[in-house]
Amino acid sequence: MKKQDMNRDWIATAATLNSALPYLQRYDGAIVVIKLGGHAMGSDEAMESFARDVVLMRQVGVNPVVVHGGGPMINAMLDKLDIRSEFVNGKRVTDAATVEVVEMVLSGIVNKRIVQAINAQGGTAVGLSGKDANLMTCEQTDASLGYVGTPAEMNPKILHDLFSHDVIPVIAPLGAGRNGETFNVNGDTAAGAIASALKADRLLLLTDVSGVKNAAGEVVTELKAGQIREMTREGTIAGGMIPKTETALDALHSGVRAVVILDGRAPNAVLLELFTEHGAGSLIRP
Ligand code: X2W
Repeated sequence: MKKQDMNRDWIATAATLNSALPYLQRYDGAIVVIKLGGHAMGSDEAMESFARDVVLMRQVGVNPVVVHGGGPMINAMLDKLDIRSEFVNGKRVTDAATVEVVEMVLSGIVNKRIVQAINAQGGTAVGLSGKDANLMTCEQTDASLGYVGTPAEMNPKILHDLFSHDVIPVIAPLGAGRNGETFNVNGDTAAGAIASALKADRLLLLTDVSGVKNAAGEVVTELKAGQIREMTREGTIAGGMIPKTETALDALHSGVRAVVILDGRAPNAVLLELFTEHGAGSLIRP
């Protein structure tokens, strides 16, 4: 690179930092819940970049909470163990053998991969599931789904304690039942329940699509809850987007200020959304 071009690069970087000031001020002390779906967890490089974004958020005074999924990783392990698995309305039918695998994979492999990636970037992450400190007590969603749980009682005190010590919580979507059961919770549902319990400023749902699309197939950058309901009635919002928009509507109803559905595979997706005018994905407000 020529010296002159290099200078231009640094000048652009400085200008970017300068223009981020109002956003840094806006999010100082804010609680931002980030759902990282299994499909948005790519290569080690992508994980490193995600972890760096989260550590940067914490560094500038945001309180980030990571809630993760890991559906594809559960599938891979169930395959290895020759356990068959099927989904009904986006939820895995979970018998006693399956829930053991779900807990091993989510609380073990996936949770620790994220914790390790954040700590490698200089953050302090602690991994937990909904079982820890009674964070998320569940009830059975439907007898036909087995050990699939719906969050029934939230106790987010542990998260506030962790914030006050600059710790970044990384949460696997499992919860305890009142009779000693382990419940498998859909990752989006868990993230919504945690964001609601915290009355979070933002819930970011990181997935593998660029946002909510209109009938012409274009991503809509800003929507009101009413528009989501209308687009769902018309069938414009369908399939795998429905659990996400339902989570968004529930979270907004419970006091989360705004929900963003965005592509977690895009580089620095989280920073782009929070700290630039451009934003990313679809921002949904009440
Ligand atoms: C999910 C939990 C993981 C998850 C499952 O067993 O796959 C239920 O379906 P993604 O990567 O976010 O899809 N639980 C009840 O939600 O992972």
